[in-house]
Amino acid sequence: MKPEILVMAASPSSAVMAQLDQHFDCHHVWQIPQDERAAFIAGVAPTVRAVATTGQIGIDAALAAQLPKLEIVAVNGIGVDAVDFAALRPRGIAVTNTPGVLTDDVADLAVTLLMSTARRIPALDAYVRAGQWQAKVPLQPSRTLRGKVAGIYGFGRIGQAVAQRLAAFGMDVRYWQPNVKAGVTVPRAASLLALARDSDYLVVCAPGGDATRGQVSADVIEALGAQGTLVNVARGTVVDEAALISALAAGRLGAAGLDVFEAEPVVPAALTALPNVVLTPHVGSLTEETRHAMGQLVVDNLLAHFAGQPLLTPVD
Ligand code: 8YV
Repeated sequence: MKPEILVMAASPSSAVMAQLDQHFDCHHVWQIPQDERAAFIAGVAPTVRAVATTGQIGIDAALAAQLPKLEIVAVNGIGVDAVDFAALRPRGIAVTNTPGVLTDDVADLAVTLLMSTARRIPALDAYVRAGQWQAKVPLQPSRTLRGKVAGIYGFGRIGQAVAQRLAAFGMDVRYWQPNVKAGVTVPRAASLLALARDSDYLVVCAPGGDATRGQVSADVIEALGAQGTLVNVARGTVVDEAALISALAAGRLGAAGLDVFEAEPVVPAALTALPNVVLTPHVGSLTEETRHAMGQLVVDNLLAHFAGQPLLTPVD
């Protein structure tokens, strides 16, 4: 008999979905209308041995409590802030995620957002489409990246990949995170506040969760300042979104490029109304290749678990 698993979301990779169906008895929650999901899960819960979930959905204590036979949670993402470890650890339930395979695409998006805000790409696109070029509507120059300071908050794989890219654009790169990163040449600021104060661009690459909640506070945003730009490809919870919106609206912060938000998929109207922001819908890892690689890691971790083999990418 194949192990029964709950699949919370579909992968865009049909090969990944085919492997899940081949190796496991899948209960595809994502196929069920929202208002019928609770009943669907309750119906299959007693025999479910694994949950395949995403970085955003994770697994909460209530769902874990419903699954008496749960052995493993495989997260299709690097962020595990939506996983309730306190509910899983005492039961010895394993957790895996997908580090490494999404680093480059997420870093690429961070740089794309930084450049789109710096060079005001959405506004210029609208300008051309609206015929303002022919109408000779005057354009203001934007500012060069060369010599500007990019501060990176969170210097794990993604932060370092962003640093590498921005250095290639002639930017002066620094970072801050609570612990010193061994073996890197990029200087570490004294604090997040100091990093923001000394940066033209602050790029958030820190993990979500309680330790980082609201760390990009009103003070940090003010320190970045009227000429500063905030880029966030990590988690919306790391930034005080209300403070961000009021600073952008009042001109106390120059601009923002955001892929993540506090209460996704809800994006406050006060944010979408602002001209000095570039917004994307949490798509850092959303390329065919990366989503396939992430999904493959989910499959391979589940296969390893049920074969009694070591997990490929366990979360400690
Ligand atoms: C995904 C993410 O959007 O890796 C993460 O933590 O947030 C993203 O890569 C998500 O997990 C979808 O599967």
